[in-house]
Amino acid sequence: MFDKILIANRGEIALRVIRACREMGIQSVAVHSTADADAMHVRMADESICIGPPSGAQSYLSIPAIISACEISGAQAIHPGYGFLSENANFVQIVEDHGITFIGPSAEHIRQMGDKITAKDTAKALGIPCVPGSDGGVPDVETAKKVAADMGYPVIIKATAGGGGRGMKVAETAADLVQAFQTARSESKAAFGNDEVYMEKYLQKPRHIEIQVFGDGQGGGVHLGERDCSLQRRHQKVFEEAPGPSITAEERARIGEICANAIGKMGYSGAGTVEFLYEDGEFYFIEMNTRLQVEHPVTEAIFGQDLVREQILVASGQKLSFSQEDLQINGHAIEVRINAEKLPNFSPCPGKITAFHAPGGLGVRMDSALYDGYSIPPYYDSLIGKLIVHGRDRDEALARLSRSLGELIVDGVDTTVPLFHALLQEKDVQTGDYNIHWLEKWLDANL
Ligand code: MV4
Repeated sequence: MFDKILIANRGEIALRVIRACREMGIQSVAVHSTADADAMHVRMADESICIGPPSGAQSYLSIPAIISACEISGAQAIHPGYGFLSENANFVQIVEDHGITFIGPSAEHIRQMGDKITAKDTAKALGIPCVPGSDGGVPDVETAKKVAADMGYPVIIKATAGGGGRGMKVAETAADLVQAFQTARSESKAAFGNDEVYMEKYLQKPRHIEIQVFGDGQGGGVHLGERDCSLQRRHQKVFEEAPGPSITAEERARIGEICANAIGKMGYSGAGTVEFLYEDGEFYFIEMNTRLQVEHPVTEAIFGQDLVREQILVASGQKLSFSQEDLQINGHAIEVRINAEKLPNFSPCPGKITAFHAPGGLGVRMDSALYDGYSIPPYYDSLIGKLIVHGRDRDEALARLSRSLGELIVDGVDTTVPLFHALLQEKDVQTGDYNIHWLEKWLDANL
């Protein structure tokens, strides 16, 4: 086992990793920008190193600065958290070339899933059900017309180098196709420096269901069920829950086993998430994320497992501490993302926290790097906390969410808390009857 780990991240996820390290008797090294000298992750870690000026590009994204910090501190491994360098195959390669362990999958697996056509080909070959679509890239409008005519409208055009919704265009009918195709291409080129696109049948009202998987890197794989993350605004999740309100035990076992087997066959190591669209009882693979996700705590809550601890165990060459048979779902969990943003436009709202009180009590977990008197810097993501509630069933989790949101105090900046109070009054939220378009429609009508 490692005796020292460097955390190449900030905010609540850096704290999350430091906590796992401490419970495992591992020393933690925080890195920080000059803007984060007073940040909680710097205070909580055993050591800290300043790696550059405020901008992410010159600090948390600077590969030389992070490798240097690792060598200076003598850390044997790097945990990347989420975002920043967590899915950068080039970074992973450099880390390994320096004799440092990357806590996550191999550069090769990250690369394979980063290219969305390769990811889909891999998924298909491993028996994972995919959205019907083009066979690989679509080089020109003529080909696009043929593909669309064959599968029928509506269709969606996606960037091969994309993911997370960027460079995506829908064509409702043949009349929209040329425009949609050209726009998808030029947006892909601008965003990713790569204009290759592919096409799929457009699903009109799916849910976003993602399966949490873990590979042991030795051919073994397990799944930890699904999360329903359908409530999103502009491809940013705001409310996530596990288990999915629409997913039966039979469906979970079936898709879970398919994903766990696939992960094993790939020789995948560590945490991963297989993303699906789910409509009319069918799962359709769209992408795979090769990192620990923001919403992992809802899975931790219902399975009673520490996913960061497992990542560290697997990265150090140990076995997973659980087998599939050990994993049983207990109750229901919901996470809401608390952002320093001003409604109704969700405009970022950095500034000084004049009062902070985290909720507590049975079934309540607040992951946040805030403290009284902290100044939220304007340079990074607006996520300032995640409130995760766990109950014996969904209704209990909802009641606990309402109760704990009422206890939370964040003064000095605007936050997304009022949104959650309002959402909890909605019948569709109360019953779990929503899809990927529900929140945007609700926001249009209510904010
Ligand atoms: C789709 C789709 C409908 N049909 N693919 C958006 C982000 C990226 N991960 C995939 N996305 C979508 N792919 C097909 N074939 C609709 C979306 C989509 C979406 C997916 C998940 C959560 C929210 C979404 C919001 C709009 C569109």
